[in-house]
Amino acid sequence: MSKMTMLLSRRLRPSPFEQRVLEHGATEFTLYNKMILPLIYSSYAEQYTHLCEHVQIWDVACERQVEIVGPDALKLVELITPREMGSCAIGQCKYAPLCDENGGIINDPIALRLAEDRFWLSIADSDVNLWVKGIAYGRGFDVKVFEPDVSPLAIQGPKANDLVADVVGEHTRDIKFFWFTDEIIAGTPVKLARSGWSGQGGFEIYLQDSSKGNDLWDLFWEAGKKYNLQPGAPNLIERIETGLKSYGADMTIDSDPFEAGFESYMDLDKDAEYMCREALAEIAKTGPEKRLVNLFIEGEKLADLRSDWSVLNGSGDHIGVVTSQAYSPRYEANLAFAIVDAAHADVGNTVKVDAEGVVRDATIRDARWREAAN
Ligand code: THG
Repeated sequence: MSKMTMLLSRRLRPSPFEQRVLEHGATEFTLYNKMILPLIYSSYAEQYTHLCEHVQIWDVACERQVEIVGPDALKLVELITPREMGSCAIGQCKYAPLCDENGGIINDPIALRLAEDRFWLSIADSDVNLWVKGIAYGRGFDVKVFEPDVSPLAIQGPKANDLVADVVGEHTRDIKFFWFTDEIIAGTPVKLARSGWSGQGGFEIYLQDSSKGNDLWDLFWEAGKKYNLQPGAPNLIERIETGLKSYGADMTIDSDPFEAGFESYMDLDKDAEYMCREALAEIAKTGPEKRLVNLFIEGEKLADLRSDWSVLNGSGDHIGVVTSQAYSPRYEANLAFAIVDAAHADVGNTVKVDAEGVVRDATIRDARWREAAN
């Protein structure tokens, strides 16, 4: 089968780390916020094993920032998310789903508070800048909304603490999860956050000058040799094991935050005005019609997921779709996320998955994938 390739043009804005990524031999890419996200250097399986044992450097410049700054910044951020943001301290991050007036999920960014009146939304793959600019204009808010020259570089894996301590200083060991500090690294000012799209621990460095991409990469590359640093990327296998949901695949504007399981990232009783208040209150009364669940699929490794796979009940009725899927070496099973009718979504339920003609037994599991006893 022939592979797709893509021609790069000026519309596909370059990452400041692109040159190093290509020199290291990245072979497969996806499109994310109209930028190239490099995914594969060897294979998902090899990168998974390495990520769980060592430390990786990831070009995640495509996680763009939407900056909101000005006297009405907090009011605007509150308006677009059901999460309470007033208590977010300067130097703190909060995972804050954005919802429209129907409760539909617009995006699931990490919000960073840079000052009383200044936030970054570190966005997943949808057009948040235009959405927020439109709301600011329509409401006559006194704010500026724009995409600054900021590009995250992630350092992920169990050896990330040692590597970052070597490069930036021992004080970085004390940075708490979802907090950040201001640092000068490779001679350029950055935000250094303990965060990242894996369960293996690590940091994200928000580079604020795209001309310094090579310098920043090279500094970590040299210091990382003793830790077996490799280039990597958000890893399909690891992120499913860890339970990280991907906007566009596992949830879309047709999902609401109850369906997505975002209860702990909502403060429905917050004082501030927010546009999805009525819609979410309505959904809360009955519960969502569908739920995003963990599916443990028995048997050998399945093919990669491209089009929807059906989830069926015991009678063969269609009750949902698989949204992400990978074979997990750790659990020796195919793990998946699926959106299924709420009536069939309880943990322990057995279902079937039709993987383009290959039908397998599957069980709905909780976030641990296996019972605690195992
Ligand atoms: N880092 C940065 N920006 C991002 C992502 C990132 N933007 C796009 C996308 N990823 C946003 N989505 C998520 C989803 C989950 C998490 C981070 C970003 C995450 N969740 C933790 C968890 O589920 O264990 C905990 C969140 C919490 O409890 O507050 O880290 O990766 N810069």
